[in-house]
Amino acid sequence: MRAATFLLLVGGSFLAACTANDTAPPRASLTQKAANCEALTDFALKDGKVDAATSLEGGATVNLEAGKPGLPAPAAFCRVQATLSPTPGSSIKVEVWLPDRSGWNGKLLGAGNGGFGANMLLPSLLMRGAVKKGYAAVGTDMGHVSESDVDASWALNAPEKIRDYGWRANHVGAEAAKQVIAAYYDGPLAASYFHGCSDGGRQALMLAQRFPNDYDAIIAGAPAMAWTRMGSAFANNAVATSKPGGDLSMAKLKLLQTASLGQCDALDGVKDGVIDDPRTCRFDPAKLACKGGGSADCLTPQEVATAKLFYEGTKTGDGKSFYPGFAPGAEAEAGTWSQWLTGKSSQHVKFGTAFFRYFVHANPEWQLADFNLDRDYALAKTRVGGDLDAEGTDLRAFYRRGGKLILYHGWNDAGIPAQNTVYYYERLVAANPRAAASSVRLFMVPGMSHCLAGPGPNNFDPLTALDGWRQGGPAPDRMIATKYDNDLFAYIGLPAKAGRTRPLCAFPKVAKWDGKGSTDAAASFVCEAPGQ
Ligand SMILES: [Ca+2]
Repeated sequence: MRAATFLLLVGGSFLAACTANDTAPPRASLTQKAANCEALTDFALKDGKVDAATSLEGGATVNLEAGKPGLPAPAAFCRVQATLSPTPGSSIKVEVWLPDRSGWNGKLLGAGNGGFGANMLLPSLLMRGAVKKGYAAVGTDMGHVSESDVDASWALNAPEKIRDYGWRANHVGAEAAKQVIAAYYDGPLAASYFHGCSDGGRQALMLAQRFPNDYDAIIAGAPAMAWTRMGSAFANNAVATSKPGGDLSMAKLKLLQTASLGQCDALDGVKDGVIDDPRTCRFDPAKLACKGGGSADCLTPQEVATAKLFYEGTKTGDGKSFYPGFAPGAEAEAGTWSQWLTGKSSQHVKFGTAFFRYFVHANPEWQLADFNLDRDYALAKTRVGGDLDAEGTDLRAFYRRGGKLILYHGWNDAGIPAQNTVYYYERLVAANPRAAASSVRLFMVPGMSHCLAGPGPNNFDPLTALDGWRQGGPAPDRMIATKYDNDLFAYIGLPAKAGRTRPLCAFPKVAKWDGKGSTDAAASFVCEAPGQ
């Protein structure tokens, strides 16, 4: 999900307007209480200081980047902007949003960033929803500012910035937020949660693994937790589409989607354009192979090879499985394969190239044509795996303090394969079955693409589910998801029209239609073990 996409879609109708802060009171100590929002300005923090503290009315424009459109404030809040420098070479922009003292629910939500970070836009989308619910919220730029979240030029020979991005920014951001909260509110912090999707999902798991005391409970969506393997698979996919005849046009994606849905849509009992459990679908793109003559409505051998790679996943030079492939059923939908996988400027081309140029080879001239999976993955793992990868399954410290973890992933994610999250969940269960049973839940989202949107109902509220669980309620066994006419608007809290609903079931259960009620209503479905 790219920042530019959001600005393009949501920015046009909101005018930019900065609120200046003219007063600069003397720097307060860490333990002092702030008389009001503005009194937090220049407040000392452990690793830095507050740059600005501004009261905003509900509906006021929140400008995140100079000269770019902002979004309306979801409620009245105190906007605190700070800069942290925990070590030389590190400069992390942090924002803490504090609901009015009378409206605070006593809790904090940390919001993850996405892609390579770059600014506050992506965390701000989750922070909006949290503030609306009464949470204080914190997000960071991951320690660098750049034009977009696919730019990694900032990482060139910058090990401290790579560490900020990899694991440090959210940790010091949480510490700063807790200091600001203590200064602003009278009551204690009752609970702190973190939610991130995509790279934010990796950030969420990094916190659970490396800083288990920062947050009481964590939501990790579509996590990019295996960064070095994922980046290597991205580059490998990009090499496949750059081969002569190896790319897949939109017409060919439509052929694939029509065929895969035709074969598998009804397997879940409801023909609705969504394959609820793609693991039940054994779709072979070779069935569309051209049989001589033209190639307009069939796949050439090169196209079959690329499609097989995308479905089956990346393999090493000796044929071993390296990283999972993508589920069938939404190949031609907006925001899926044509955005992430195909074309000369796909997200996999951009992320794969930028990762190896700036993180791994420290060579801005490096080209995908020079990529070798086995060799370059080994190099990536050695050079940056320790800072970026968050695949560890030892969550004992997090479990011990009552930590709860909700994982979710859209089955039709074309950026990060959903199956990788299933594997990770299964590894967590294998590593510590009893703790995982009481502290981890996975929700697969049929028909959702990367973090949001897609043909299936994809708007749901994991934060409320997590909060109820962490506060002593039963583990969530289902969440209701809604399909909107504009899923992006619904995601960021702008007006959108609600359509059909479905329960999302705690893995391994899946939603089964009762055979009687409307297939557009969640009440007509029950969560059952697959195959029942
Ligand atoms: Ca179906």
